[in-house]
Amino acid sequence: MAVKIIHCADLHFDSPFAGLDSVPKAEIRREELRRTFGQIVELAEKERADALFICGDLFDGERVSAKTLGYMREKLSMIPQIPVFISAGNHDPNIAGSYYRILDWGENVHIFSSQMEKIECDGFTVYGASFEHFEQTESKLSGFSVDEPEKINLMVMHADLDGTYNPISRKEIENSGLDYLALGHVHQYSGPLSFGKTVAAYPGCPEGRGFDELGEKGVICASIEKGNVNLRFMPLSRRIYREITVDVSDATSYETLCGRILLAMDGTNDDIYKIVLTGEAEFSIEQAVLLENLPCFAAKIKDKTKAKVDVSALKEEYSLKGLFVKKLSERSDFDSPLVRAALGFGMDAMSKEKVKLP
Ligand SMILES: [Mn+2]
Repeated sequence: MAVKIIHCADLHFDSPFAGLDSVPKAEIRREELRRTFGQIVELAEKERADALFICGDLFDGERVSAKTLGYMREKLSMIPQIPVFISAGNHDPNIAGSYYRILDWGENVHIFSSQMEKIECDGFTVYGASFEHFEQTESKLSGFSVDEPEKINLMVMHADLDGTYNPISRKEIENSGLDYLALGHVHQYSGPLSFGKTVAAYPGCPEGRGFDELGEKGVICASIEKGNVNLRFMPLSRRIYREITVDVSDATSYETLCGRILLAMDGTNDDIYKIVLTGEAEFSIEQAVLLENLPCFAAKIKDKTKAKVDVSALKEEYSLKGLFVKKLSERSDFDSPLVRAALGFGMDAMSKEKVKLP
């Protein structure tokens, strides 16, 4: 009989979502994150999971709203038959005064202490240990190996493979004798990582929170037998952060530019976009015009364009720009990167009234 686990990590309740363009939208995202947690609990029930693993950074920081805590506890109480194992991470260490210590989490929830613990369940064993500091520079897996290798042995942990926060090593995983090591910390789904007979995985965060967390997000549904671990990635995120690049060169109107942006938008109306503008701009682009009425939840523009410089036409022009270009073009080092950069900055200053230094 395979053991079935729903494995999530890095919820980061109540993240500020500061990158969004309005305060109400940030609160919408915080509510969506709560609902996604609700969905994870419902998934555990629907899949008839043997346990739900939450591998750290459940909280983003020391302040979490009462509505989030209340919602979370209410949801967890709806699955009294499913044991829930929580291992605290570097954002939410299990320290005096933390929510892990002051809340009543219910009968079915076990929060690991900083020392390695072993819990016997029906047909499998769960090990785990929590962060007890915001920094954890020694590996909690150091010297660890399971007591009963013939059993199905699982572990719940927030850890940084070859990294700095609870820096576990490949060798330690290989020597652990674990069948499945459920990890948290990396915000991108890792796929199954094999180390000897042990399979480890990071599910990533179930909701993106910024443009450093692009793409589809979700949780892992793991099915574990002795010698056979099968992972299914279950997408759950309500919105996807996307980044697109749009070349503005030769576009002489906002209509053309908006058309190019619409064409590049490859997601749904629910998504959140970063639009990177590149190329040579024919005119000074006001971002608000491009952002107006875009079919998405939120968007922001990163303008990496340069003002277009038509040297041969400009140096004949009787204007400040013309004089500037003429003067520069008379230099023997006109084609050097330095003078070309000066030309770009000068043109930006005169046409876009602002200069972006690289
Ligand atoms: Mn995290």
